[in-house]
Amino acid sequence: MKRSLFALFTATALLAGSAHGASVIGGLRGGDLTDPDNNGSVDANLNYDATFRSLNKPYFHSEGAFNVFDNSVGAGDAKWCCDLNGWVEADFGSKRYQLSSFTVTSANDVEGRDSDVWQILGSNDGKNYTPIFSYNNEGTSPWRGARYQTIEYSVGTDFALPAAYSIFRYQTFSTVSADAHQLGELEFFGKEYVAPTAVPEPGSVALLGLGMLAALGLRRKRG
Ligand SMILES: [Ca+2]
Ligand SMILES: [Ca+2]
Ligand SMILES: [Ca+2]
Ligand SMILES: [Ca+2]
Repeated sequence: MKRSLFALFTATALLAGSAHGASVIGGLRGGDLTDPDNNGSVDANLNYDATFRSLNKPYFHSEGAFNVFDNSVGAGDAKWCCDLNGWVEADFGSKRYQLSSFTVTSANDVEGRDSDVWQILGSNDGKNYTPIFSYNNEGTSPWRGARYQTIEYSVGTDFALPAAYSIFRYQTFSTVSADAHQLGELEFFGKEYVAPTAVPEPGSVALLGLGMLAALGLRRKRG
């Protein structure tokens, strides 16, 4: 009796933790890299810190792809729907970031419209893309039946520390069952990558010193 109860608890714990270590959080984190001050317009491309692109429907209203960046969760103007497959990306221009975490939030319709095969990719030229995180679970979305649910994936737990990229793309390859794909929101978090500045080598510092002494000597001679 006790043993079967223990087995039940173990099975429940395994089921609860089966989302690849990803964490269900209470809602959008907000202040992500695309809009650190959270003042982006919900229905227009205004006050965002990135350039957005998508395969189709490049706008912030009418189920357009950019609705995944509009800081709002809901139906219609707050979600991206209903391309079959596609991608949407944020381009930070000259700034590069090392992704530390990202969130994905389900939309309003049935789970059949959620993606069950998708990736987060990074790029520095808009041509070559490297997968940072891959979700591949045919027939099951990350949220299962839960609507308007935010799941966070973190570096070290869900994906390895990636290189620094200026472009981050979400790409979907398959839906759970419907011939239309939906996604509510997407948030990217990370640290800006600053290339290490060149420190002069001891040898060149000594040379610089000699050069300054020589210049001083020259000035004295002239004076
Ligand atoms: Ca919108
Ligand atoms: Ca802003
Ligand atoms: Ca946001
Ligand atoms: Ca949204």
